Amino acid sequence: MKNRFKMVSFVLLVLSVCAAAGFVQQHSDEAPAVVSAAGKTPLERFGQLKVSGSHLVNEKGKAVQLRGISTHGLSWYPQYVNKKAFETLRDQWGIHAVRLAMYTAEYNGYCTGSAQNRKNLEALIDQAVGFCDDLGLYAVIDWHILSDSDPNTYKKQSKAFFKKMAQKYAGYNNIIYEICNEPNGSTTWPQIRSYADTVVRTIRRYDKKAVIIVGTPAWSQDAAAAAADPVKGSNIMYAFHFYAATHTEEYRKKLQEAVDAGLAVFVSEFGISEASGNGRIDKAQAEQWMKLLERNKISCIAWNLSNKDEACAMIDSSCTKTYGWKKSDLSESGRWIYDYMRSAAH
Ligand code: IDC
Repeated sequence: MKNRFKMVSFVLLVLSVCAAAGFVQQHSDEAPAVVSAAGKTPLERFGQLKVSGSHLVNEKGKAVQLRGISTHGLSWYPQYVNKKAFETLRDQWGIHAVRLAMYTAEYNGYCTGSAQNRKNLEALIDQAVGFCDDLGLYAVIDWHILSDSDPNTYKKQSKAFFKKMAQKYAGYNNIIYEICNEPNGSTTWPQIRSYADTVVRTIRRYDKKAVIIVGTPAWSQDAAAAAADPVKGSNIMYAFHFYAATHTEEYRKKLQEAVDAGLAVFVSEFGISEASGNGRIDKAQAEQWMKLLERNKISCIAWNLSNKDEACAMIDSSCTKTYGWKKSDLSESGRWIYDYMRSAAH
């Protein structure tokens, strides 16, 4: 009897050690959540954002540095618009905002695709905004111009789109509008400014408060041009984008000069690869950039949440999970961004 008892205890001990080992192995890659410590969602902490001088500020007027992740094109990778994905980003990565990149021209773009495609994109944005609202995250609605270099190309469509968005989301306090991702080619600031005047007026007819980000010339890198002649109105910011393996000190100087000139800058897109979205990854340059952003409390959003086989995609191309990624599911740039976001989380 005694021996049998000993035997059973021994077997139970062995079983529990094995189970514990399995558990540890299964979960060792899973870091603790960063948000639950503070107990509040980003939206509960910051409230309705505003712009004061050159800063993005919270409801009480205190400067905030928002950090976020951008989707890839919504038509390209709609599967990452799901609540669990956004929750993973909020709780495991510690981010405050999701940028919803809706291309206007490329790949089933809003302005080049069918009417059904436009409906699908609007429905996806609506879902995404709902998830962000439920999770207390900010949603950046990005009119992602790129090959259509001048935002005036689809100005009519843009006005109709932002009218719809502003009507729908006027009662929300977590929306940020980005009205032209990256004007480029020969597009000048006066052309962008004239487009912005119109679209800002359209949004303000319905939504008096949401922060609006305006793109700047040369792939949103010539913020100085905007500083010299800003768009009229309040709660307006200007985009500055960089890719750390291509854009270095010279561009950091440009950004600092724009901030010193009093411009409210938002880095609504950055990557740590080359500007092509591929090629090298430069972590040393990325660190320099982050120091500059932190020193000036400039908000930033990393490109992009997908498993596309390209250096700037944050999920490893072999990983098909659409949420709940572990660090080992991420690409090299994804792991860097994840570590940065977690360490900077507040
Ligand atoms: C890239 C995507 C790539 C896609 C391409 C379309 O990463 O998969 O095929 O767009 O032209 C930007 C743009 C952004 C680019 C990104 C990388 O805002 O749309 O995404 N980039 O090239 N500006 C600088 C770099």
